[in-house]
Amino acid sequence: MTDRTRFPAEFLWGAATSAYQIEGSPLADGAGVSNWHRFSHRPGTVAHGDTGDLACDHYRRWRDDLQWMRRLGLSAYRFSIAWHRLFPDGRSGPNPKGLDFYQRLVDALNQAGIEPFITLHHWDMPAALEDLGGWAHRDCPQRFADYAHCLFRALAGRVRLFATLNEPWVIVHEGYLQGGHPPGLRSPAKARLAAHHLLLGHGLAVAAFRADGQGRIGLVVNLEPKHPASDRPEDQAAASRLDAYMNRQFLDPLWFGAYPDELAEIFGPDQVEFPAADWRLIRQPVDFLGINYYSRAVVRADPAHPPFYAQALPPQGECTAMGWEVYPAGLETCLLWVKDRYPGVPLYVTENGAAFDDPPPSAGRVADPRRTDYFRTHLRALHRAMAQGAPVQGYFAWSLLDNFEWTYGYAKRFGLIHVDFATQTRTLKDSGRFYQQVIESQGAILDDPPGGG
Ligand code: IFM
Repeated sequence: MTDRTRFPAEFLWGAATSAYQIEGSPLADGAGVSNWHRFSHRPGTVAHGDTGDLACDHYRRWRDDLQWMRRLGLSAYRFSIAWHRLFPDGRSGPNPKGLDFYQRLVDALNQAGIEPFITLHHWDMPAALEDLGGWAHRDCPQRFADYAHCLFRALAGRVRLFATLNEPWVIVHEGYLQGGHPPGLRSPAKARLAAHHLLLGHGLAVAAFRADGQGRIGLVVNLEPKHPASDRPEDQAAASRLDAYMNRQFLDPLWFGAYPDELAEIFGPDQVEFPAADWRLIRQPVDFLGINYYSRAVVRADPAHPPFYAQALPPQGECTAMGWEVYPAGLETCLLWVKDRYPGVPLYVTENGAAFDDPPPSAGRVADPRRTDYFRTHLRALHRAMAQGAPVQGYFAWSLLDNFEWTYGYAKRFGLIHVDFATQTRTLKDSGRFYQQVIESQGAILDDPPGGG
């Protein structure tokens, strides 16, 4: 690769979404109740009482949304399957109408020359499985693998890229340790079990895929450099605990068949031993890794914050509407770190993007220069990482559409396309136009000075 910013011709240019965040119609066509449907309907869980009942109404408007993908020039679209549409009670399925929705979407994407990239579990699951204990229960991995297996068979030959889990760290941290997401637990012991069972579910799904699937399968994790706030050994150790917990907890097991040592320090007696047979499943090779990148953390030791005894400092630089520091160099760092520590597989940047308080559409435009800058600087960082050998084969902007940002509801907008949630009108943002030009020029526009794009 040269100094100029050019991406290979076969590079996938995508945008990403997830089922609960965009689909709406959560109970349509025989779908079961999902954990997120139930959780968001509980007062006090989501800002402004928002729910995913309508979201972007994508379940009914998916054909229009596909036209937007074409307009953007996307060569790939990453989306997730709502597990509860296929297995309403988590056990019996598949529900033909649920499956049909995704088969039609996949066929239409293929016809449009847009590669479907499917995530099997992007946080929403049948509520009935959560009632059993969710990921903290030992049966959950097998239920997940059964659902995955059914999908592999139904979509064989039509989908080339499958990710088992999206951001297992968030599922564990928010759902089982901090209580902010369903099932709303605050239990270090359950958090450890959930993490292990998520990995086991991943391993069982990979085994099913090897038996009956076609294409490539991988895992999607969210990574964040953890920089110590000072040279003090306490701060260094604190940063390394958080690094182990967030960045290595789900990747070391796949490559090395073990959890990072720091987890025992953090979880003490809750860090239990697991059977050797689990490790054989977890350690199976994957065909790619998906990396979601948003920001970094500067960490200092803090005796008042068990079990990590660490705290992230308030960010100093420019922040997004989520309060996350804009730190493009961290994307380069993460990709090079993964290339060195977990070698041998292609990588995708499966999510990257920013929420900002955009002005409302005016004369068919949304002026969002900060998001354009975010994409420009992060895509340049991605290109630098590739120039240093990071084997990245595609990039997925988060997100195609403004959508339901979990406990923040509709207040945080990440889309390339603005959604007026009252009328469901879509408007391409300036950043969407910029991304369109990035794709069209295979990156050349990234060499232009800011303001030109
Ligand atoms: O919206 C989420 C997505 O579901 C998972 N990754 C981070 C995004 C922004 O918070």
